[in-house]
Amino acid sequence: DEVIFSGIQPTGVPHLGNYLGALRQWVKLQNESSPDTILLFSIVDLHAITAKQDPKQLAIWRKAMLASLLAVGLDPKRCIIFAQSSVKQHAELMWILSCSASMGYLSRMTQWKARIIDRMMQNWSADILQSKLALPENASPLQHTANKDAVKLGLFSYPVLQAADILLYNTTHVPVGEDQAQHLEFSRDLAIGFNHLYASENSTPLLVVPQTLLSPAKRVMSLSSPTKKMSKSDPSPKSRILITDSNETIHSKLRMAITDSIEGVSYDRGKRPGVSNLVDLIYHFDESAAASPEELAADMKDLSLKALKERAAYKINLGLREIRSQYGELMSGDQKQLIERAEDGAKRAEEIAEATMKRVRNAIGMGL
Ligand code: AQP
Repeated sequence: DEVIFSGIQPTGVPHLGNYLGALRQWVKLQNESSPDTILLFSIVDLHAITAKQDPKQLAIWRKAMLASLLAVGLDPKRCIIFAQSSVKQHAELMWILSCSASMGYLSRMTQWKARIIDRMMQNWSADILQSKLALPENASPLQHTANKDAVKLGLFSYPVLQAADILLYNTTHVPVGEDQAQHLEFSRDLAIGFNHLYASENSTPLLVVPQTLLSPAKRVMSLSSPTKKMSKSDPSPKSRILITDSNETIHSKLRMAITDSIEGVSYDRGKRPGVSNLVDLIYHFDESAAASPEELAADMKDLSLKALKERAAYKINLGLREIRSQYGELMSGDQKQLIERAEDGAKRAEEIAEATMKRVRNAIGMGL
């Protein structure tokens, strides 16, 4: 049977990038997969603490993320929605896998490098930024002594935790964007290596080797610097639209969105990143309107940029209205219900995780 697993960090309320790049895709998978498919969606809070987190804020965001996942249309009757930290087996399998994960392999992964540098810039800005600038393009961020002190072990090894997340559930398919494909390859290699080391010949496979389910690229860019991706942890709130933003907020953030001084609308992500990002957003919220963002841009070529922003705000608000109201109800309604949902998800996830861990413990000589 198919098992689909994916996760999102509780580092803020999801924005349009998270929604179009991941959450909307998850809902689609839920609605289109066969009833035998097991779907797991995790709020990966252990990953969130690889960046500095305020504990009170993290507690709020964990809850907000659960409400968001339900509000976008994930159905707890159909999928298992749970917080990573409430299933202890993630940390256990991570340790075991880290004993066979190569440091060299880890440091060569490009997405990992980008995240390390990203996190460093959030946590230790000025001096570390300096050391990043002194770093040759293709060097490992760890070559610099200052970075070695700044990069914490958890951040260094997060792809191993990601592998544990996936492998615990006998996952067959992981929906990811192109940028995460390398990490999935790492998880596959860890699973193959582990099976090779420990699986006895006639037993069922110890760890299932997952496949990538490449999501169509939908990179939503920041509204305030459109060559960067929209991100939860960007210090500027007006750089992103949250799935819970009010109609007024959506309009005002779009009015302030950075575009360019070229007249009219055209689509060119390289030359007109701001305008193209807005065209993409309109297209993704109204895919029936045109066959492609290019075609949509051609249809709107005579619009002023002010009118383009107005149209984007209108379409986005229309697409988020229902989600926003669901979210509001969940966050202001009976909190017992949210807690029960979280506990129920964790229980169901743990059952699968524990069965995997029994196999793993037995295989490595730590069974009862
Ligand atoms: N701008 C984006 N466009 C398209 N997809 C995006 N995703 C994130 N930003 C965009 C997708 O959202 C999913 C969940 O991401 P995550 O929370 O695990 O971490 P992230 O990718 O690092 O997202 P953020 O919002 O930038 O969070 P922070 O600031 O905490 O790092 C992933 O599937 C991701 O591809």
